[in-house]
Amino acid sequence: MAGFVKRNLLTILTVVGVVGGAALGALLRQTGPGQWDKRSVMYLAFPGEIFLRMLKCLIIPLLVTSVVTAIGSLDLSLSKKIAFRAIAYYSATTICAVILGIILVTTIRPGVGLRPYDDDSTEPKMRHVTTQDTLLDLVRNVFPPNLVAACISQTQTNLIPPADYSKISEDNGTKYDKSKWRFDQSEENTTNVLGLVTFSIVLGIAIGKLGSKGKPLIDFFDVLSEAIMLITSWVIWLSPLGVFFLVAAKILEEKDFVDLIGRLGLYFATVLLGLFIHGFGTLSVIYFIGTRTLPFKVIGQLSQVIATAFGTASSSATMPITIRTMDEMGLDPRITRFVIPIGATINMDGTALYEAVAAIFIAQIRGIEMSFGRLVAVSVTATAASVGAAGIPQAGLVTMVMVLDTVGLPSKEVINIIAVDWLLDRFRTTINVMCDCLGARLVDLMSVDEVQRFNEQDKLNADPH
Ligand code: DAS
Repeated sequence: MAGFVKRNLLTILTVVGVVGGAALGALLRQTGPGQWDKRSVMYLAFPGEIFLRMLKCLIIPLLVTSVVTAIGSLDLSLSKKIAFRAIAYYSATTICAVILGIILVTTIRPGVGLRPYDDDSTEPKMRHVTTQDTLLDLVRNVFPPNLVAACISQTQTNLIPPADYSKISEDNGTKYDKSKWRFDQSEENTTNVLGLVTFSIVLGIAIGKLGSKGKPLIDFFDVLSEAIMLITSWVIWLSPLGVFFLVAAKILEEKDFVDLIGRLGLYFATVLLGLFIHGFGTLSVIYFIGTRTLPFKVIGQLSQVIATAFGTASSSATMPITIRTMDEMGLDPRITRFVIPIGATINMDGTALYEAVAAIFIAQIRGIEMSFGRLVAVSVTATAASVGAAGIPQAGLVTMVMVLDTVGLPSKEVINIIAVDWLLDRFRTTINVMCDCLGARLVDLMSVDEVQRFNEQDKLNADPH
């Protein structure tokens, strides 16, 4: 027992951090609803904000060095096979997640008979964003105007510019104000991870094609990647405290949450049920096929990643810890440093499922009948919207607009689900990251022989005698 605790001390402390934060937040709420003003919530979150910023600082250097090193150190044919396997896995699991979500929401029908938000005077004035707008943004994100822009901004169709949240009145029971965005989403800049991944892949291919001339540069990126991972191993010890304060502040900040459960409880349960089935199902299939390892053992191995994803609600911020956990699980570092950054950017099964459920839930509230054609359109746009969502808190809510547009609903309809989105975001981010890890594991399993042959050939090339 002592050995188990010693080996898993950090993970145990992080999970305790999440649970303790939730308990503290709930306890403080009991000191009188509304007792805590925005400033005190912000102070409570402050240690968590510092932890989140430390992780965010690592995203860009880790992402670029990992992808460039991974692709530059493998031969192009092997990189292509790995990329194909990863994309095939991402496509299959995301489409399965969307179909599962559609089956559940059309069976449970959580929105039928619910009162919609109708008071236009209090709802935030949102720009109506169409599917075309968001798809164009998605393509723009792939090709950033320049690397500096890629590092500090993402052309993301902002549903409501965070500063405008204060326009939502208390009457809707969903008071949002700027401080909500202060500690878990720096509205000033959202790294365009998709654009950086694209650039890093192309740079890695180019350096790989330079052969021996490119070797010093690959070595440079490799050493830099290791240095970033070393920093990650220091920062990771702050996880328990960081997630503790982030979760406590979030629980404290949300108002009227309990009242909303009555109105949104069935919707909330539908999304959670879908996330659980998809996550556990993917876990079982991958591990049963791959290594005959029971899912519970794997969840234990991934618990540090799961707790951090839940605490930060950010796939990108969790990425350094995800890569470190994959290394600990013995996956080939070149596979994980290739697959995880791409997965954290475009593979969001939890978000895809949530967007399909949420859009159809709102259509049900509005009494819009879902024809088969509309359901197919929702499955396509929910998949695309999940690819376009950034790995930051509540990004799925932003790209939701393209799915709403598919069912003929204006962007402002998100007001019907916004109140519980901050908590659902944590669960879907956890599934996003967990399925990224499973994808890395599957690609690693499928590529073992080829990587082995490549290593032997690489050794022969380096030392023919
Ligand atoms: N929070 C996003 C992530 O980091 C998911 C979402 O908003 O749907 O994966």
